[in-house]
Amino acid sequence: MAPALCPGRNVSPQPQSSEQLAGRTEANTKIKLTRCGKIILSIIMMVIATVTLGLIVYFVAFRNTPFYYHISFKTCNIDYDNKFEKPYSQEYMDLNYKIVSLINETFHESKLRRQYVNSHIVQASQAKGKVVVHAVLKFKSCFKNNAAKFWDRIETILYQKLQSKTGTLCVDPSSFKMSDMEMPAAENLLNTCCGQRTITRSGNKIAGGKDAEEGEWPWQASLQQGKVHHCGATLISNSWLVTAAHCFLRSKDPKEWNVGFGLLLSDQKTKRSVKNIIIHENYHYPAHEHDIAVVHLSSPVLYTSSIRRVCLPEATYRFPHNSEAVVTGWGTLKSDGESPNILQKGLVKIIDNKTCNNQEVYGGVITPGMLCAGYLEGKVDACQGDSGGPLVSMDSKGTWFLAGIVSWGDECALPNKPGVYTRVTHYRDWIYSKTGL
Ligand code: 4AZ
Repeated sequence: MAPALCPGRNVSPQPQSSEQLAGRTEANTKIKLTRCGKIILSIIMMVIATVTLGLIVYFVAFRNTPFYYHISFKTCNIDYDNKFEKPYSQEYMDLNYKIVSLINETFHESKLRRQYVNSHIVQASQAKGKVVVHAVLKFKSCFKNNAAKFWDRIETILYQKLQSKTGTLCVDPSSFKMSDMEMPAAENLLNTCCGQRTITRSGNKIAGGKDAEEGEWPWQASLQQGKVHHCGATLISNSWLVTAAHCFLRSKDPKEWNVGFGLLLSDQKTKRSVKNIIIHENYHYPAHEHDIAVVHLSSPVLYTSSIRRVCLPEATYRFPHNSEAVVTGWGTLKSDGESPNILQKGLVKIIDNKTCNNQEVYGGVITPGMLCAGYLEGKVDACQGDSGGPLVSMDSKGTWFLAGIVSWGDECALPNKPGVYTRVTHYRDWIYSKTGL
């Protein structure tokens, strides 16, 4: 007992008889004890609450601190070939798969399995005819105050692995190097792959659509005349976008245009001015044919988990009839309706040109450079302000490809009047001829 902490000690007692005093003293002591216990209990509870709060703050603030490292090492059994200079060559992809699997396996089997996030090959250079691999590794940890210790643990784990079992891959451990990387440069490299996204939400949700989420459609851009959203556009590299030619009917002057990235039109933190606009030479308004243009940004964007590029399909690829695709944009929610601030997504189905050319649908005006998507019963469709934006389709490996560019349609979501898109495969070679992509 700690009487000094007990309440009532400073309250003046009323005078009493000696028996009363004898009987009461015991009772008083009990009351004092109970009160004292309560105080002690509240103090213990306060200490526990403070410690818990401190731990929560510590974990929220520091647990998820990302750390990025650049590593490189020389292989001893992979001969250098200039195919490794092309990040999408089969040779480069195979190498990436081999190395990333090795790094994943290394850390998943280690004490850092919960801190390891991912890795990506960023370059393959050469030394004495053999491939030198350069990779970026990402970790999340609460080691903020002890980054040096964290570094040592990663370096030791990797070095030990490279010295021992590396499967079919032969590595020269003495060539191993490791250095720190800053977040923007590292995230730019980790997010360079086309058609990937961090978040994987399904579902329908433009006219008849739903609100999108941050990072869900990272290739979507807003093409703005001055600061006002006018059309959608799709990121196909860090400095090129593809959009519709008819978006530039009012002005073809690059100085009048800006491009914004981000879920909310009112809060687009990444913006770029436009260096050049290339409109298809055979586009002649009011005809809808060849409704395609490419836009060159004044400076490249850095890729992040919310800004990424879509993959372009090969010219020979056919998106199957009735397969699912998603159209996204900040266009009106119905014909002549209101425009949303948050990006909208709409799940639609690809409709073959023969069906789309039926008398009751578009009666023969759909050309091979166009692609229809939506529903013959109406429901979900692109609308005013979605023009120029993407219609994307996911392949069996989870990679998203650009199937169409929002082009035209008879109003929005009307029965027998699906959305009409510029068919990207038809213009694949034109895109390459203008951008080199
Ligand atoms: C437009 O005016 C527009 N329902 C875009 C798409 C469609 C209709 C109009 C397709 O930008």
